Amino acid sequence: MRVLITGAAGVVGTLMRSRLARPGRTLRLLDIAPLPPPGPGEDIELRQASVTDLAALREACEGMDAVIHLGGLSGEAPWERILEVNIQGTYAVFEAARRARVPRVVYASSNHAVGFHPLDGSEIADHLFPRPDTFYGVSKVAGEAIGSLYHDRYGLDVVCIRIGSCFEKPRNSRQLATWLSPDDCARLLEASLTAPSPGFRLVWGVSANTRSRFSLTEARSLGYEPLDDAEEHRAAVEHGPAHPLDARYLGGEFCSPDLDAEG
Ligand code: 15L
Repeated sequence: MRVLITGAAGVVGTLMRSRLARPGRTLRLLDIAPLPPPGPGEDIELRQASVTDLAALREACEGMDAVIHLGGLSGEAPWERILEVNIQGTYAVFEAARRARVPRVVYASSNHAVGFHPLDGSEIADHLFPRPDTFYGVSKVAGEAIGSLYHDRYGLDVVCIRIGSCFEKPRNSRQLATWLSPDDCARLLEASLTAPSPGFRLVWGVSANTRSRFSLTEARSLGYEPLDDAEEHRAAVEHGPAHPLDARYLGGEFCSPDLDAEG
């Protein structure tokens, strides 16, 4: 199996590099930033390019069995930047995959696609209607829509993962609910790469957190079985500062008007 990973130098990409390596699997890593060269025994190819460069992406997609699209801006930014890097960039990734006949794309969406969903203690369903909390969230909704189009129009298998918070460890009390541990992230990506003919899927990407209200029905139907629980890290974050919006909206701090990137 040969897999292209965009945004491979980013937070999630870096955490996934060793976790997605397998005997018999080539990982082709792409990022605009330089990537560490392959270590001994690592079956890794490197590409330095922007996700907005369709020609470079088309070349990078050549011979791949799947693309994991992690690339782009990972938080709020001025509209023009979001449009160029996240929306145009995600179009370019899907279009390059189509042109190179790559059959499957796994897309890193985000909880911020539905960040203004109010929290009332009930289960947070799969397939929540878009309710972005930022321009960044809008770009994630757009990416999901592009994935849906490329499935329906061109037959690509597309798995969109609305990731909670994927870091080495939870960083604040909100993330005790939203954390996706790196190992669980790798499990979910593995399931997304290997589930037979998934079609178009939209799943939550979170761990088996005691405080999570996220439905994992859709993710589990792909074969994902989370093993980690943020609660193990509670002592480190519980007494840290919490944002007042964390209890009110799914997207927490991203719902604050202070994040208006236009100023
Ligand atoms: C995201 O989508 C961001 O990329 C990440 O940096 C975190 O802010 C995460 O969401 C989160 O909600 O914790």
